Amino acid sequence: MTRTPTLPAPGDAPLTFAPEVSEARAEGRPVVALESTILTHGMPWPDNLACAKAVEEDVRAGGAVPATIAVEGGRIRVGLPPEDLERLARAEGVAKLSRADLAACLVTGGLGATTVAATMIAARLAGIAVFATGGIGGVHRGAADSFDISADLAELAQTPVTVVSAGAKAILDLPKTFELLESLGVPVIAVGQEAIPAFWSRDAGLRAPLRMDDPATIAAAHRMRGRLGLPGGQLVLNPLPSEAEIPRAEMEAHVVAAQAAAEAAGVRGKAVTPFLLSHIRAATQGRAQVANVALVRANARLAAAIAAALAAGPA
Ligand code: PSU
Ligand code: MN
Repeated sequence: MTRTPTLPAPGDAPLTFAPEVSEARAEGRPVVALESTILTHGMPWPDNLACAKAVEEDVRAGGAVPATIAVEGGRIRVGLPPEDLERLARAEGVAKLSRADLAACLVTGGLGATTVAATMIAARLAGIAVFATGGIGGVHRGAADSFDISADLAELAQTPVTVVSAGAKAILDLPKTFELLESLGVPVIAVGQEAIPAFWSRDAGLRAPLRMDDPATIAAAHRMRGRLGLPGGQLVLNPLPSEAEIPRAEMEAHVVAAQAAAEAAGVRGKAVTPFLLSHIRAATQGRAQVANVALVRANARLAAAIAAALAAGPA
């Protein structure tokens, strides 16, 4: 009887590792995956490069090796040397890759940035258990009509990577997003507080189903899910630092205005999230951007601590 393979044979996936990432893997040292859509579609040049560099430094300061993921020349790149990171940050018209587009971009040899969903797939293939991002995608406002629900949610339900975020982006319908995560059986874990954070703000007005304040506990829960044979990852919610927070009431007005502008302009599909983020960045005179950088950096530091706890093995 043949079994359908759920994991590709070693060496079969088109992965190209940066030297420092392959060394860390070979020695069992902690590695943190980082996405690239936040660079190409989430922030403007040159803030995007400054953010990417700072985030990589935060991972290193936490004792782990950063592996920024992107697709180029028919390969999934796992770790980008500085010149490649800069080229990606400057590039125009880069494809935004989710689960549906990853294979197509690889076979056509195009340049692609990975979303949360595609980065999770790549991280799993590369043997990287922990991934830091800003905010995940989720259920869009008006989804009852548009059916716009990010593929990030389904990915969390099936790919065993622990994703460190500041919540789902507050442009979304947060109650519906967290309801759907519950239906999908994704552990949603708040760190340091009971409340679910709302990306630019620390409190979405919703209570998190789980709370773990210690990176070692989050690492142990990741390991335990593997022992139980459960597919899917964990979503860690790390509220951004207080000094960078923009109050939820203030952000809500910007989100409503951005949403109306997107509808008036007929924006659809993959373009929705980048449109809303860019509208809000302008409406807040860049304060949303400052908060976005602060939250990704905080997530990188926490992810490094979780990866270090995983690498250290069971207590
Ligand atoms: N976090 C940010 N900015 C971003 C994103 C995350 O701070 O731009 C990206 C991630 O790559 C996420 C994507 O997967 O937005 C969600 O896009 P969509 O809603 O189209 O699935
Ligand atoms: Mn969408």
